[in-house]
Amino acid sequence: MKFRISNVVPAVVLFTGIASALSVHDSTSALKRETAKPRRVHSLLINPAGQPAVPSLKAATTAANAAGLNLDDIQGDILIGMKKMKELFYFFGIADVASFKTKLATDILPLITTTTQMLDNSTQPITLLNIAFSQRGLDALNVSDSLGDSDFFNGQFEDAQNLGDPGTTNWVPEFTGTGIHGVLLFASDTVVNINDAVSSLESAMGNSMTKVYSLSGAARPAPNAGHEHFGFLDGISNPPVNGFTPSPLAGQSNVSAGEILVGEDGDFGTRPDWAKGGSFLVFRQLKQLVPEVRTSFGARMVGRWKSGAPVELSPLFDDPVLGADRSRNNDFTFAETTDQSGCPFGAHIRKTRPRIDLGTDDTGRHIMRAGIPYGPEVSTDEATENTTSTERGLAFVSYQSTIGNGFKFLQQTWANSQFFAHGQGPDPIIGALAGAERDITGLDPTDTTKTTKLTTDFVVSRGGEYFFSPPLSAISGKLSI
Ligand code: N7H
Repeated sequence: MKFRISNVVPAVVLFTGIASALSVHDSTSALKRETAKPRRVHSLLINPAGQPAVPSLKAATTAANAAGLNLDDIQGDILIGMKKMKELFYFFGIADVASFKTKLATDILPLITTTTQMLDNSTQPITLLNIAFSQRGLDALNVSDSLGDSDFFNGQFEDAQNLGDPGTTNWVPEFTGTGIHGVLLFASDTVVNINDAVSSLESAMGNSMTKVYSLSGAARPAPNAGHEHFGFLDGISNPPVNGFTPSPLAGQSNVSAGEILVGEDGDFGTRPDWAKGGSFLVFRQLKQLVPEVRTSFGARMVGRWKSGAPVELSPLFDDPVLGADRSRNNDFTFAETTDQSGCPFGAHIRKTRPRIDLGTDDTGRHIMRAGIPYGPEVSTDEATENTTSTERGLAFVSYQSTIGNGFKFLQQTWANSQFFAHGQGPDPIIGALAGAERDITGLDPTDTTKTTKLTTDFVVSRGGEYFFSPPLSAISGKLSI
């Protein structure tokens, strides 16, 4: 039977949901603390200049109705992108299957945030909650249907070599086994809100699940909100999606909903009916060696300046006005220059989305990036010594309808190898050759034929897992019965 939330769940209902989770297991004082909280008045999302805004509820609903998308059934993190203020990734194992299934329906489902709820401050919950399962998690739940994605089926640990990781010795130990059955995503504007939601849920779930590992992320403090740890504005060019984004910005065009969402128009995989509206969630903990990057070629490595201004349009200097201008900062194709005097052929944004280099942007290789930075700002000592002493990086999240067409294709086929059209070396940001030196041309604007030898990987994989973020109807149906 298909579960469908008939209407937007108002904040007060969600709030009651959290409170009731608390009231079952917790003291009256905790309940009072919750009831004392005001309803949300500020968005839990950041909205820095330069990043596209989230569409209005009205516009998204109109687009969704026209395309047949059910935004009440699609989990709220998938189409929103890199806009969370604080986020906790809580990786769990299922300890008692029967009890977990029951509580999945009674205690988790009412708190899951839908896409519709995320589109307006007044309907956003105090803390967003989403859930996704690994193949081991589906196995534990006795779900035997194939989701039609072999990478998901095998898990990320099996894929380390294909992704260019130098083995798994740098991996967080918890990612190297098969003990992670799922991940809970908590997002809010304060850590206190997240901690409250975590303890409520932990008490509600009792011994049915165990915490295996967690990673806490946060948008960087002002004036760097929206910028990742190397300093660059991120989340500028997530793809607009048919059925969600009413009017794409200049230089962007809508991708089929089925590039991101399973079972929707443009997804060519074979999926069970209950998976429709879900998406594969790739999680990677990517450590960044920030103090070690002492290069004036940073913008040429990324293909954008720190403000977000594209190097193709402003090759010689940063142009913050262009970077902040949503109507112009994506309006380029790489045909503006034919050599590497504009954007280097191997720059990160050109490798991961070659635009007109392939003759068309309609490659079917788009991903929705929804990660967040983790770890502290660089300390004075680290800056002085040019050495990382406390880990920081990107809690990378991407959503796609097929991992092998999305994240894995971008990492393995485009970022790690020679650029198919030009042979200028791997991606200087994320390209990985199992730890081997990377030779790249185009980084020096005064001599674009010069080869730069990168002997250090400035982004180090600490591993991760492949998950499936199911539609709410599957959480209430297939997965909990
Ligand atoms: Fe990237 N960076 O700060 O250098 N990325 N990325 N990424 N990335 C982008 O356009 C970065 C990673 C893509 O449509 C920007 O939104 C860092 C992985 C794609 O034009 C910046 C890490 C993969 C795009 C960064 C990292 C991708 C993109 C420009 C790891 C996939 C959009 C801002 C620590 C395998 C391209 C923007 C387009 C953009 C950075 C990881 C993919 C600044 C530091 C693993 C598809």
